[in-house]
Amino acid sequence: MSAIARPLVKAYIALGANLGDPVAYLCKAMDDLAGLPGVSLINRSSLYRTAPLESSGPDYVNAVVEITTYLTAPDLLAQLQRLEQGAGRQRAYRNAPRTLDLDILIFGEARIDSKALTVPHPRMTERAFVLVPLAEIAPHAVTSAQRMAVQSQAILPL
Ligand code: A4P
Ligand code: MG
Repeated sequence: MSAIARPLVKAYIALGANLGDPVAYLCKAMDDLAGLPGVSLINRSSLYRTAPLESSGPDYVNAVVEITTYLTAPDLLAQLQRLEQGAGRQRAYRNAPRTLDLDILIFGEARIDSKALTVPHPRMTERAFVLVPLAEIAPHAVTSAQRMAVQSQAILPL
């Protein structure tokens, strides 16, 4: 049986947490991502402290990482959800405070609109907590108009 060669895809993942020890959760998540079979961690943004947006609880810590992967987008999502569960993520209600949220922002050139997955992430351009760390590691991915549109949202490097 011949192995089917999957393409290597560059992807960007947003990390967020505002319960427990968010810095520890994000650092562990980055290490865990780097250790996933079929995933290479290429770059990580700084960690940022951000005010909850359409959410509640303590300030969030947010970051974005660049990976390359041989996984498909649904397989990558499954691995991210496994890491969220490992961090004790509870899904009480939408936008509830959380120990770890891992969202796929961009997956190569893919446009996906399935029940489980929308890529590019549909709300990424409304959020400084995504655009600022993304622009730090992928300046080409964020326009200055997009940056301007979220400049009133509080975000500080940790
Ligand atoms: N899903 C669809 N597309 C994607 C994607 N591109 N990446 C589905 C990841 N998941 C995706 O997500 C709900 C479902 O979205 C998943 O089952 C998956 O199949 P969830 O993580 O269980 O729930 P959620 O995070 O509460 O909802 P959602 O829609 O992901 O919320 P957001 O948009 O991620 O917003 N404020 C600050 N300062 N920092 C934050 O990190 N995060 C949120 C959550 C709100 N406010 C925040 C922050
Ligand atoms: Mg999410």
